Amino acid sequence: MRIHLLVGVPLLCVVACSGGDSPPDAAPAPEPRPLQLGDPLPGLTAEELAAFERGKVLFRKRFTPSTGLGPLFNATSCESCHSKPVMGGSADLYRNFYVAAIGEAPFQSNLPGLPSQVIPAFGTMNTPVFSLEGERVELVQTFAGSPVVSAQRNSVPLFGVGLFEFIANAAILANADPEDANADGISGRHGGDAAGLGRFGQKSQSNNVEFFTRAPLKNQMGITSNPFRGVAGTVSLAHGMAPQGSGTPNAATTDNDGVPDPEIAPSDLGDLIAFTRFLAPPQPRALDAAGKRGEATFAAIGCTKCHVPELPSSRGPVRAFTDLLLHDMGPELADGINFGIPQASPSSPIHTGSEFRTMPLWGVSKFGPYLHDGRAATIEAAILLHGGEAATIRAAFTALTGDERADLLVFLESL
Ligand code: HEC
Ligand code: HEC
Ligand SMILES: [Ca+2]
Ligand SMILES: [Ca+2]
Ligand SMILES: [Ca+2]
Repeated sequence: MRIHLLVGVPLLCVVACSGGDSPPDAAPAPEPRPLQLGDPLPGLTAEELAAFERGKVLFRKRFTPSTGLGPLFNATSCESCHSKPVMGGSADLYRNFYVAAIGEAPFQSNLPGLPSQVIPAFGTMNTPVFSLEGERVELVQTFAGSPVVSAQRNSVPLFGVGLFEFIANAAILANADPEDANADGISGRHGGDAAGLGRFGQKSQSNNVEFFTRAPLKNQMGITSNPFRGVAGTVSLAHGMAPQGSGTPNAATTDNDGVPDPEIAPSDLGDLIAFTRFLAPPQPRALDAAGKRGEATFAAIGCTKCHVPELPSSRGPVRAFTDLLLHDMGPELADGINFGIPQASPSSPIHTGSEFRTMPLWGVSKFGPYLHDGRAATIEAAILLHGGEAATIRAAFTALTGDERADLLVFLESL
């Protein structure tokens, strides 16, 4: 059964009905309510808005074993890990999960019995590489003489990320400098999968929202799906693409839990995709004098070399403060896990073991803890942990006066 929420309709009427046919002495139309976290993008068609509202219901749907949950899983709903401060957001450390692989990047393989590097913490299965201790997975350190490399992931917010699909490849590539041709110490190369140039995931390992819906369905919840093509689709999936953990995009995912596959109806999958795709970005606050000084410092010391303030898109400028590119963040942040297909480059490794996508900074003050595994409790701690290509810029940050640092933080907190 479909539940049609009509939340968006009064808003549409404000936009559509406040136009020119009111008499000149009528009370002015009320100011449109400023966008809140969790709102849909303005300007959606009625069809898109309806899909978004249905998707919102599915995003918080709790799957159970009888509706397909498992056999292995980390959580029972998308909202479990995307709820802070409101649905669609990030999560605290207790929702962290492990990613792991056998061997050193790039010659890594998934742990036997698992569809991807994502390690489900709960379930009903024992394999040679992990055993269920109580309900919690215990990872082994080595497998068949090879090391098992593991790292944690902390959730990321989804507000505005759907806009990344509307940024042209050329706009992303304009900032790439895989061989550091301009010798500023910053490379930047794109990630990707067989469907195309990467935009999503902490290693830019995915090209589109469809994939980053079907993969968590399978890897985090054990929910099987068939590929979705059609309504509101902006990215066509290449034949034979092999998404992390989901077989190929043109193939169904399946499991053996006794619940008929697919465990989510195709129309529901489309609606779930629409929810992520159409979540509006966080809205910045107006800058005061301190914020304006902080903005200037942010550019002057080189933060903008990676946290590029704005990328153009077919839905207007996307002010996410990321280049969507991969950067080597040094040995301390490196996790040794290879995700996706990085841009070929003679001097870079052919894997992403020490690279991460520049984290977007819009709304950053609301989405701690920070960095890929949430190891930084504060924005300032996150900055101080930047290494590798960002080491000289971190040094410039530590050389700032106390006032300059405070201004920079005011700026970041306004985003
Ligand atoms: C167990 C926690 C967990 C669950 C459950 C979960 N996610 Fe996520 N999500 C994450 C983490 C962690 C990341 C970052 C992963 C990465 O970068 O590789 C992420 C990233 C994403 C992204 C990419 C965002 C970006 O900026 O690139 C999307 C889209 C997404 N999730 C959607 C979903 C949907 C839809 C569901 C439900 C089907 C879901 N997630 C369930 C933890 C979770
Ligand atoms: C070489 C590119 C690069 C430069 C320069 C850089 N950053 Fe980053 N930044 C990154 C990457 C990549 C991450 C994600 C690292 C991770 O997840 O482990 C990140 C993460 C962050 C985060 C954490 C965001 C979150 O939600 O977890 C903050 C805050 C941040 N950067 C601020 C800054 C500031 C301020 C500067 C300038 C002093 C700066 N960065 C310079 C690449 C860069
Ligand atoms: Ca299942
Ligand atoms: Ca460069
Ligand atoms: Ca099944």
